[in-house]
Amino acid sequence: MRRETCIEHLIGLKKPAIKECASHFAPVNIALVKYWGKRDALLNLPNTSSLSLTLSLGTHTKLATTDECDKVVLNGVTQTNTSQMYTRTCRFLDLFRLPGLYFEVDTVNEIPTGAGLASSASGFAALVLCLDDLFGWNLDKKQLSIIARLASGSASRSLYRGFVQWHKGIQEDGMDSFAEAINTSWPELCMGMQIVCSDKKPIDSRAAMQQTLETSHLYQKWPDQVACDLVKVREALTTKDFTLLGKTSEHNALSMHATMLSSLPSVMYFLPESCAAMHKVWQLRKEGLEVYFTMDAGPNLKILCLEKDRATLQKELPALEFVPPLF
Ligand code: 2P0
Repeated sequence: MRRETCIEHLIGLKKPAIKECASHFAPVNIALVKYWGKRDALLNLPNTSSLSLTLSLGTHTKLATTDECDKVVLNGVTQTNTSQMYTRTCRFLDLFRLPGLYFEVDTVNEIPTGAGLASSASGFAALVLCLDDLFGWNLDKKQLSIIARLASGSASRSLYRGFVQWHKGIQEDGMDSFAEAINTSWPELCMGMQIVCSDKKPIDSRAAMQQTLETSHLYQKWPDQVACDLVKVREALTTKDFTLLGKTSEHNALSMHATMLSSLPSVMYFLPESCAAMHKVWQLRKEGLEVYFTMDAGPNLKILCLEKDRATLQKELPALEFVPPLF
C-alpha cells in the first residue's frame, strides 16, 4: 500500500478549495507508553499501540501556496534543499501537490528541535492542520491523525489534548491506525523537562528504531510488555493511581532504551548528565518524594510528579522546567 493510496482514500472525492495561506498550532506530546518499531516503514504503522500526554508547548506553522519553488523556514532560518527537515517536509507535501503548486512553510518551535522533545510530532501535526484548512477538506480528527501518521508516527497523537492513545491497528492500509483522546483529565499531574543537552541527537529516532527492530534480540519481548503497560497505565488513569502511572511509565521508557542498547551497533541516547538525573530521581524516591521519569530519543528527562510535590521537587532540581499538560 502506497502513501498516495491512503491519501486518495481520505480526500480523493473532495474538490480542493485552495486558500492562499493557513496558520495553526499543535502541541507536543510525551509518550508514557512508547512507540518504538514499525510493521510498515512507509506508512509508519507501529508494532504496538502507544499512549501519551499532550503538553502546552508546541509548534506554530504557517503554510502558504506559491508558484515558485518550495521554501521551508524553521525558527527563522531558511532550510537548504539538502537538509533533512526540507526533504522530509517536501516529500510529505508531495502527497498533496497539484500541478504547478508549491508551498512555503514557516514553522516556529517553542521547544528545542531534534533533542528528543517531540518537535517533529507537533511540527507535522501543525502542518496537517494547515493543509486541512488550506484545501478546505474539513476532515475529522481521526482522519487528520491518519494523515499526520504518514508524516511522522508520533504526530498522530499531537492532534489531541490530554491523554491520547494511538491504536496500532491491524489493517494493511493503516486506516485503523489512528490516535484518539482518552476521556479523562488529571489536573494535579505535573511534567517537567530536565534538559541536559539541546544539541541535535546523534542518530534520529527513525533510523534508531529500524536498527533496533533489525538487530536487537530483546526487541522480541517489547510488544508483549507494551500490551501489559498499556493496561496498567489505562487503569492508573481511571483510578488516578500516580504510583502505578509513574512506575509503569519509567519502566516502559527504560525497557525501550534497553532494546536500543542491545541493538548492533548499540544506540545510546543517555549522556552522563542523563544518568546523574536518573540517580537523583531514584534517590528522591528513596527519601519519600514520589517522582518518576521518562525519556525519549534524546538525553533529556521528562519528570512526573503531583502538584503537591512540585515546589519541593523544584528545589531539589533547580533546572527543572515545568510545562503544564494541555487538558
Ligand atoms: C514516542 N518516539 O512514542 C517514541 C518514543 C521516540 C521515543 O515517536 O519514524 O519521530 O517519524 O514515525 O514519530 C519518535 O519517533 O518516528 C517517537 P517516525 P517519530 O514518542
